[in-house]
Amino acid sequence: MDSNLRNKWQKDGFVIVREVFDPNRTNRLKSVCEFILEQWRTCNPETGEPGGNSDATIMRHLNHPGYFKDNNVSKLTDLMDAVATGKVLEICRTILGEEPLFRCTSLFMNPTRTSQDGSWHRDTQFITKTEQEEKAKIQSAEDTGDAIQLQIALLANSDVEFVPGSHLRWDTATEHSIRKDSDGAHSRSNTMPSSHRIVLQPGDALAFNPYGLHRGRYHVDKPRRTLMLTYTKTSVPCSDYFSYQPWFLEAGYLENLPPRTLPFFEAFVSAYESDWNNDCS
Ligand SMILES: O=C(O)CCC(=O)C(=O)O
Ligand SMILES: [Fe+2]
Repeated sequence: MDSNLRNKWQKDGFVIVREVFDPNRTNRLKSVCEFILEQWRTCNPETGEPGGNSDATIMRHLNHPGYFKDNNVSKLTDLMDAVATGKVLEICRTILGEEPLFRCTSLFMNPTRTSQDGSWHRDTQFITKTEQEEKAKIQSAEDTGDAIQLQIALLANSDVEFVPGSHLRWDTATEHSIRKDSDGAHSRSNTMPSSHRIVLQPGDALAFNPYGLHRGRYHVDKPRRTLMLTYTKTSVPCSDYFSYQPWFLEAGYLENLPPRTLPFFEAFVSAYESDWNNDCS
């Protein structure tokens, strides 16, 4: 994979790779995601409760075994094959500069009741306690970052905005006031300087560094089905709700994954297994 991709990732904090999945595979993934989403709305197997109402815009852990009962295991195979497919992992390896480690699957969908512009944020603000700690996290991540959010559009979509280069530095005064002032009261601003809206066709992938400034858009009239695959550097694992997937230890779960992807998921299990056994969800 070309050094252009890596250079662009380091400089801008995001890259777009067109047609990572062909139309057949994209449509198959879309119907798998639809099948999962329908169940999640009624009963999220993680909780036994409905997953979200008509304002919901995201669900996590599509690979939970609770979605694939009654001879539907081939759908799990399709999903996990996408997570660990050679083309996707090669993109991750190129831009991270090391072996990617699985973290989580997510699905973004448009709400069906209330439209909202998303809040500008850096994901570092959710995993640190103080601004000092947040700044240190951004500084220590280097230009490759620690993590990749890889979004695959299953429908054409342009809901994500990113401020190119913002992963390399702290906020300007204007950015900071939009992101954080008055407890985020201005965070849905449509006047973020230098923001760039990313346009994707079905099958295109957007990889972005979640430490940069970014946001989504959640409008009833803008259909969205975007599968998001999250990876970290193998050297920077992150143990939390996203990586907490003890069902990988259930008898048979790994056997239901495509054999060629097994080493990739075995690496995930060995990175987090001890946390799951200590039940630190
Ligand atoms: O795609 C979106 O709507 C927002 C994504 C986001 O903020 C994230 O995944 O960290
Ligand atoms: Fe985010």
